[in-house]
Amino acid sequence: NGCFAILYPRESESRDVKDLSGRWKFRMDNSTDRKQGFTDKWWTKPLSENGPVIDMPVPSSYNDITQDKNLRDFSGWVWYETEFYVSATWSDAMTREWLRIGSAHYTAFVWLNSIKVMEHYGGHLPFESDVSNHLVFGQLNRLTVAVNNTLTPNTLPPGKIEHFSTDNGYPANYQLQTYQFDFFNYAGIHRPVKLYTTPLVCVRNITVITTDIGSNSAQVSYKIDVVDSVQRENAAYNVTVILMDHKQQTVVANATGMSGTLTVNNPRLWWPVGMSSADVGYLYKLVVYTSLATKFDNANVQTDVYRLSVGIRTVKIDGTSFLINDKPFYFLGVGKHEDWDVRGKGFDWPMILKDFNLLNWLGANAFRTSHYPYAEEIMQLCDEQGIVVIDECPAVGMHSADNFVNATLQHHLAVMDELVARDRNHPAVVMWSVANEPESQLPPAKDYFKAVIEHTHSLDSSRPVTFVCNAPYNTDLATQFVDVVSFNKYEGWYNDGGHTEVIVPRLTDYIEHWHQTRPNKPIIHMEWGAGAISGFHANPSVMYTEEYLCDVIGQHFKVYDQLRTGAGPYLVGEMIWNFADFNTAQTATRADGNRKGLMTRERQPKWPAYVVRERYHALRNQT
Ligand code: GCB
Repeated sequence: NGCFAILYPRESESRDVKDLSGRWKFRMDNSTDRKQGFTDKWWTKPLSENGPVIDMPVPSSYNDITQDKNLRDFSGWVWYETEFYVSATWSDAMTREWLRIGSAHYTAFVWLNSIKVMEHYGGHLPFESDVSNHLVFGQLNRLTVAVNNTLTPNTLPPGKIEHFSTDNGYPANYQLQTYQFDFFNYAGIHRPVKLYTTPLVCVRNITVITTDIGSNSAQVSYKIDVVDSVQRENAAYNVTVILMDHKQQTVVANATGMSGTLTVNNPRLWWPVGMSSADVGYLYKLVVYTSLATKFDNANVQTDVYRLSVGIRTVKIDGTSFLINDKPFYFLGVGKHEDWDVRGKGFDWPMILKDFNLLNWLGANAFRTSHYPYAEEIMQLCDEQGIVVIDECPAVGMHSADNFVNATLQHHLAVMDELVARDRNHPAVVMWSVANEPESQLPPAKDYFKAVIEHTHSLDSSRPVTFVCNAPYNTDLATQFVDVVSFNKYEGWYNDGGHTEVIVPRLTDYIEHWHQTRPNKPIIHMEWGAGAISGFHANPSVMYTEEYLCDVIGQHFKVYDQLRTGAGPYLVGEMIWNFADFNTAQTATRADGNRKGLMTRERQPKWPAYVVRERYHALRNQT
C-alpha cells in the first residue's frame, strides 16, 4: 500500500513531533449494512453533524471503555475524529509534514480535511503519509479515521464472519466474527497518532548490521535511504553518519556516503541482561545527516538529522547452539500479550513500565511478542534493558487450508516487509517468528512456509527465523525450513491434565523426538504452562489452583535441567506461557479470560511467579 512507516518519529534539530493523542470523537456504524458512514460520506463534515458521537481515548481499544456490550463485541467500521491546529510557522517551503499512526486494528482509512490520505491493512504496524499539501496552517484541521476490525481467511490474524441460520432458531441475519486464536480481538487506534516535520530532503530508512566482531574491533555496515519531496533531475545527496558513544560525548567512528562500513575500535558490545556486568543494553548513537549535494537555484534545503540507537552484537546459530556475541544464550523467558484492563491493547506507559519492572523482578532475559508486533516503545525498552526479543508477526490461528492460499501469502510477505523494516535495527530482536501454531501438517502449509521463511531470510540474513510449531514432530511439514525449532506443548494441562506424575517422562520423550527429527537445530520449548486462578488453593493440588501450576512448573524444570546440561545440549530455551492473565473471546474453556499468567491481569504475582523467579535469577547470570 506504499504508506508503511519505518523510522520512529523523533525530534531533532531538523524535526518537530506533535502528538495528536487524547480525547477524540467516536461513532460506531451499526447501521443494517454497516456502511452508512461510506454512503453518507461521514468524513466530509464534522462527525457530530452525522449523528450522535461519544468520547473515546486515543490510543486505546474501544471495546472496554463504555458500558455497552454491543460496542464491546462489535464488528465492522467505527469512526474516529479529532481536530487540531498546526502553527503557521510550519508552512514554510522548507518543511514537509508527515502523519503517522502507530497502529490501528485492523483496516484503517484516513482523511485529513475531507481528503483521503491513507489506507492501511494490518493491525499492529505503523503507517504514515506526507500530508503537507492537505494541512491548513494556522487554522483548524479535521482528522477522520475509520477503523474496521473484521477478520477474514486472508487477514493476519485470520478469522471468519459466520452466519447463523433461522432454521436453527437464530434471529434473522444473525452473524458473528469468529477466530481461532486465544486472545480478545481488541480494536481501535491502539498506538499514538503523531504529526512530524522533516526538511524537503530527509532520511527515510536506516539499516545497520554488525557484520563482524574481531578481537579489538567491530565492523558495522550501514545503508541510508533518502527521500526528496521535490522532483529534481540529476540531484545528488550528501549523507554523513557519525557513531557516538552511549553518552553522546565521543565520536567512535564516522563515514560519508549512502552506504558503507564503520570500524569501531575496542567496541563495547550489546549484551542481554545477565551476560555482562557492565554492558547490558549498551547502545551507541548513530547520528545521520543528509542534505542536497547538487546546487539548484532557489533550492533552500536544510540538513536533516536523525539519531538512531545502535547495539553492536551478533547472533549466530552454531550447530544446536544459539550464540549472541559468540557465547551460548539460553532463553529464560515468557510469552506475553499487549493486554490490559480497560485499555485493552491500547498503548499505555504506566502498564508498559510496570511490565518491564515485573520482567526484571521475575529475572526473565527474553520474551516473545506473541502473537503480533508490539509497540515500538516496547522494543526500545528491550534494547535499553537487554531483554532479548523473539519478534512475531500476527500469523496466529491459521487453522484451515483456506488460510494457506495466495491472497494470504501475499499479505503475509507484505507484513514481513513492514515488520522487518520497522524492527531490524533493534539489537534486542534476535529472531523472527513468522507464525504461531499454524496447522503445519496440512500439505499446502509446506510451500506456504517455505516462501514466507525464504522471504524473511532475504529481507534479513543476520537473524534466524522460526515459526512456533504445534503439529507433532512426525506430522509437521514446515520446520525443515526454520533455523530454530520452536514448539508448544502443554504437559499436565491439555495432555494428561491433572497428572503431573507423567510430565517428566512424557515431555522428555517429546523433546527427544524433536531432536531426532531435526538433529542439527537448536530447540526452544516456546509455550508450556497451566491455568491457575489467583486465590484458588488445594493440597494436594488440582487443576486451576496456584499449587497446581507450581507443581507443573517444578516437573518441567526437572526436564529442562536434564536437557540443558546434557551432552551437546540442544535445548536453548524455556518460555512459560504466560507472563500475565489476559482477555480472550468467551468460551466454555475460559473463565473470564486465559488464567495461565504468572501474574494476574492486574499484575499482581501468583505463587508460581515466585517459583519461576528463583530459577530465572539463579540461571540467567550463568548464560
Ligand atoms: C497456545 C496458543 C496460545 C494460547 C495457549 C493456551 O498454544 O499459542 O495463544 O493462549 O495455547 O493457553 O491455550
